[in-house]
Amino acid sequence: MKMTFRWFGQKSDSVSLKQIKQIPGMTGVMGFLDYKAAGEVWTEEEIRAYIGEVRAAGLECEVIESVNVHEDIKMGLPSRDAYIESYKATIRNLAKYGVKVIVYNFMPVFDWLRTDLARVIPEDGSNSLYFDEKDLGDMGPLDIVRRTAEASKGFSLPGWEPERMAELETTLKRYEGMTADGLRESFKYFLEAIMPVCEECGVVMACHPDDPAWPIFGLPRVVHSMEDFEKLVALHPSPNNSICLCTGSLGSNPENDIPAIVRRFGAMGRISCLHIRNVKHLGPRVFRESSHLSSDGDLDMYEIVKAMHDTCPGAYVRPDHGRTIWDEEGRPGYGLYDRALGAAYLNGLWEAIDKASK
Ligand code: DNO
Repeated sequence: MKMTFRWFGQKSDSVSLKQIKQIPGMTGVMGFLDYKAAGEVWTEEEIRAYIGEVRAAGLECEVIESVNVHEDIKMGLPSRDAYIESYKATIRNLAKYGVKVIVYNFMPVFDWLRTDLARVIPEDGSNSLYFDEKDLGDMGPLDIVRRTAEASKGFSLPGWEPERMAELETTLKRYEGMTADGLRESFKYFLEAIMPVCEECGVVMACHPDDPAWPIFGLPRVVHSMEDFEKLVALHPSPNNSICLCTGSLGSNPENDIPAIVRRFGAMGRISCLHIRNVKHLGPRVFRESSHLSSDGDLDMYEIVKAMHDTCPGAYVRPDHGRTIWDEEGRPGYGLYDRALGAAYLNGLWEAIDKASK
């Protein structure tokens, strides 16, 4: 297990590299250039500057997140080829600076989605990200974008880049009639185009699951269950076509058996990284994010880490979203304190599981 931490860059993160470095067991960051619009090439200069800073702090940057796929690629439009060429250029540029894994997703229009970014947890006064499907019905896509932007405390949120959201209405219209199979066809086309480049430069693509784990606003989604992952790995046989196993995204649907999913795709060599966090279900399609501890939520962290230890022990891990605790001022889900607690807890589980296995 290589323990890492998401870092948004000096200008956009409330957490410093020094703080990250001081978390026990931290080997590096999962990096992100939060100002890049989908379809833009990540230039060598930008990558060099970001990774240089990370390395100067004594941390590695072998994983990059959210190299977003342009909507035209997902929609399968003729203009996709130019965007795919840009994507290939970004892969090559990242590889030159030692990046080994790229996390991306194939969700139409929206990345992760919540209906409240700071729902107070009555038991202890902390707050966390929250989702209630019925609020979505009342709000509609444009309202949710406005509300999310307003609640983001001035931080840009990954997947909610303003340029993407600006054209929302038009984009939603263009998706009309798109089916899950159609989306999968576009996905296959994309993978077939980029896999040779990934193989040539030693970069593994890690697809992040849909969050929440079901279609929203009538848009198809194709990465949120065991069956979906079976289809995803079958889209391209290369081991460079892998999964970023996000326990909280998959775990939003209580029917997903996360340890079983880790075992299945870990054993196939198709899990290159994991985002680990816990969720608490409060009703059908209503959940909030809890602390990482198993007993605080509905996921069994011990079984998840054990499955990882048994099948994909070399994967990169990061504690995923945390609650906002101790009056921290930070990006929703991405403060320092609760994620650092999460990392310490995961390291503890790992040590116990590892020693018991010997
Ligand atoms: C949410 C994150 C996602 C993830 C992207 C990858 O907080 O886990 O934004 O990084 O889906 O493309």
